[in-house]
Amino acid sequence: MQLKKFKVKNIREAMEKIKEELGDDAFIISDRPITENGEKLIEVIAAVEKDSVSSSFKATPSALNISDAKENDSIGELKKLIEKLSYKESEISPLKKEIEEIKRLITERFKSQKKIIDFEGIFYDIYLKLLEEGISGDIASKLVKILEYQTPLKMQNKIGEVKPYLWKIIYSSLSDVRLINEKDRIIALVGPTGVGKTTTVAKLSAYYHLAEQKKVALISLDSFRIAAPEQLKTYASLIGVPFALAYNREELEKYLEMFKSYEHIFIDTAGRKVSMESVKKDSEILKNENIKKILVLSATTKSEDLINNVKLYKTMIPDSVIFTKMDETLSYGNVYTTVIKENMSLSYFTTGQKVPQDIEVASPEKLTNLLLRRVKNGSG
Ligand SMILES: Nc1nc2c(ncn2[C@@H]2O[C@H](COP(=O)(O)OP(=O)(O)OP(=O)(O)O)[C@@H](O)[C@H]2O)c(=O)[nH]1
Ligand SMILES: [Mg+2]
Repeated sequence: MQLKKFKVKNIREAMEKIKEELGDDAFIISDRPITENGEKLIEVIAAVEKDSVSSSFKATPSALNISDAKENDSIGELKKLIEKLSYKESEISPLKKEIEEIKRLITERFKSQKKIIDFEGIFYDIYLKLLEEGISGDIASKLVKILEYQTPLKMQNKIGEVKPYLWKIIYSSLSDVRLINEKDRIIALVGPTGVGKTTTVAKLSAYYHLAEQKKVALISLDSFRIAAPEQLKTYASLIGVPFALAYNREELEKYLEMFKSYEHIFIDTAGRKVSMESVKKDSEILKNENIKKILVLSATTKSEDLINNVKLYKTMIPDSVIFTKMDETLSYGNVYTTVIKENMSLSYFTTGQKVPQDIEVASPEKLTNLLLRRVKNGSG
C-alpha cells in the first residue's frame, strides 16, 4: 500500500490532487484541520494499493511466469488440502454414524416428549417440576399418572390442592428406613472413591460411642494409600475408640476376633476407582456373613452413574444406602430415581463435613419434602 499526505484548502482540491498523483483507485484514510502560516488547511492522507499502481506489470511475460508459479503453488496447496480432506472422509464415517445415532436419540426423545402432552394443565406443570428436580422421565411420568388417577376431580385446579396427593404417592413409594440397630455388630461402609466413607464411619462411630454410649471399635481396610489410614486413626483417637489397620482378610478376621467384646465395629474400606475388579476385591475381604454392608453414595453424582454404582455393589448385597453430600446439591431427583429404580432402602443422609454432627436419619418425609420444594402454586 502506498500512502501520501496532502495539504489542501478543501476536499474538492484534495480529490483532484489524489486522483492526479495516485490514480482513480486511491482513497482517503484520514483528514484533519490544520493551521499553517496562519492559513486554515486540511491535511488529508490518501492511500492506494500498490498492485493497482503497478497493475500493468501483470501483462508482462515474466510477471505472468511469477504469477503462474504462485498459482501452481496455490493449486498444489489446494490439492494437498483436498487429499487431506478425502483422507479425513474415511475418518469421518464413524463420526457420521455417531451423528446418525444422536439424531435417532433426539427423535426418540422427541417421541417420548410427545407423550408428556398427555398431561394437561397443572399435571403438566408438576411433571416438568419433577423433571427439573432430576427425577427420570419414566418415573416422573408414572408418578403424575398415579396422581391424576388419585386426585379427586374437584381438587384438580390448584397445585396447592394436588400437592398433598403427590406427597403421599412419593412418600409411600419409599421403603422404610433401615438404621443400624443393636444386632448390627459389624458394619462395613463400601462405595466409590471420595464419596465420604471415612468421614461417615467417623460420624457413625462418634454417634454410637458418644451419644449411645456403646463400645465401638474401628478397622480400616484402606492400606492401599499410604496416608489414608491416618485419617481414620485421627478420628478414632479424637472419639476415643480403638483403631486397627487390616491389610488383608486374615488380618481383618484377627481384629474382628480381637474386638469381639465390642458392640459395634465399623469398617472403612479402601478408596479405589469403581470397577468390577475393585468391588470383587472388597467382596473377598469382607466375605463374612456377620458383616453388614452399607453402600455409600454421593448425592452430587448423576443418576446414571449412581445406578451403575449400585449395580456393581449389589454383588455385595448391601443392606441399605447412605447418601452423602446432601448439602452440596440443590436437586434430589437422582437420589430418588436411584432408590426407586434399584429398589434400595435408605439409612442415613450426611449433610456436611463436620464430624460428628452432619449426619441424619434418611427419613422418607425429609426426602419427599426435598423433592417437592419446587412444586408450589404459581410455580408452573
Ligand atoms: N459437603 C460435604 N462434604 C462431605 C460430606 N461427607 C464427606 N465430605 C467430604 O468429602 C471428602 C471425601 O471424604 P472421605 O470421607 O475422605 O471420602 P472417602 O469415601 O473415604 O474417600 P476415599 O477413601 O478416597 O474413597 C472430604 O473432603 C469430606 O470432608 C458431606 O456430607 N458433605
Ligand atoms: Mg476413605
